[in-house]
Amino acid sequence: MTELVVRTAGESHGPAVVTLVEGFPAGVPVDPDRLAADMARRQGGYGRSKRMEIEQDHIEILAGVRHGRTLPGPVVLVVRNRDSRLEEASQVLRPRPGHADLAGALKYLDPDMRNILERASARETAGRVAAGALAKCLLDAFGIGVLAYVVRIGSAVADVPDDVGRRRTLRDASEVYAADPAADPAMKAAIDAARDAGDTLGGVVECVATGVPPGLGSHVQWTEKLDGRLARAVMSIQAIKAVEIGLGMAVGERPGSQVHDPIAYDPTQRDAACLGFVRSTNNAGGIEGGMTNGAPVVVRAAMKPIATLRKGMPSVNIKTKEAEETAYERSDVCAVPAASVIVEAVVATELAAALVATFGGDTLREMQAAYETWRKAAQEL
Ligand code: EPS
Repeated sequence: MTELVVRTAGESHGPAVVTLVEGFPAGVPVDPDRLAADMARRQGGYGRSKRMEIEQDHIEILAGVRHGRTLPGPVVLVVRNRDSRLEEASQVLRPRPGHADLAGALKYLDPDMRNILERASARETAGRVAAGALAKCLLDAFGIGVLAYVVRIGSAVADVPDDVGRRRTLRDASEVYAADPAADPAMKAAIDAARDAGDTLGGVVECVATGVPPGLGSHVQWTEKLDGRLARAVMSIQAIKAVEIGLGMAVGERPGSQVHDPIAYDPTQRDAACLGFVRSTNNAGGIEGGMTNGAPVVVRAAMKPIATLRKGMPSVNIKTKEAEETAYERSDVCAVPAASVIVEAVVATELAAALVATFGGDTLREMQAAYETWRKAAQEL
């Protein structure tokens, strides 16, 4: 069985971040502008560090694409680091609370935490966004759209409009990638206040996928449950500490009648993703029994504040065991806007993987044929 798998390699200050995508169907049109747009958006957002003024993230396609379409072979995407100085980079002996430093040093028996942080760094997410941008080229062919936006930074909260198209327009116009222009000033002020205090700030991101057909994922085996796979993918993003699907944690606060989404049939929606089976609410976040149910897939993620603080944090020199403050060179004050781009990318990748698992073939044409056959049969149930 074909399985779509994404792997990344590369250190934050090494020569490049490299992404290997295996199991991607052949014949998918690859739009370089779309790849470039996602890479630029990941670098932007209010609150980023000086590093983002150095980098000019550009995807080079090293393998797997010819004449603007994917080939049968693996796709290799490369993002070169301009701030490439791995060999010269200084030792790090004071672990930052909240970063991988201490756990990695103890695991790898290496007091120089430079050897840990270089790979733990969120620079790696450039590779995941590259893969997500490729995945979106496949999702496009099935009318599936994925959009993520910021809903909270510190105590500043956005009020998101119902219309998903409007959310995209507002998100694209926002410096903090929120879908609520009224929230921008408060979010920027919160970031400014954290910067002035030498501190950092986290927040919450929401991602919605529309046009998703029912039946992606599976109830049959725990490893194939799509909510589990989405949770793993999103939780694995650097600094993410919580993931919710649909109503999320709040399902524990309400009775069943106020959690489960009533089912009705509307023949005018027969050609929509839901095949006519409409819901008045979407507390399930578009997933029931580990499978998509035809409603939009809704995932939320909470990001902790960046672990590198200008004002420092109490720590210990790993060699002397003396108490010392953490060191500071430069860092993002808030990377929640960038995290929204990364959540969007990994959700797109997981949905593309689920599409391949369900309708998989060697080529896009075969996938589309299988999809149409299934769809027609489902409409005739
Ligand atoms: C990061 C630290 C910073 C961020 C980096 C993630 O890098 P540096 O140590 O070079 O200042 O800029 O993010 C990126 C480089 C990126 O492309 O997102 C970290 O410690 O995780």
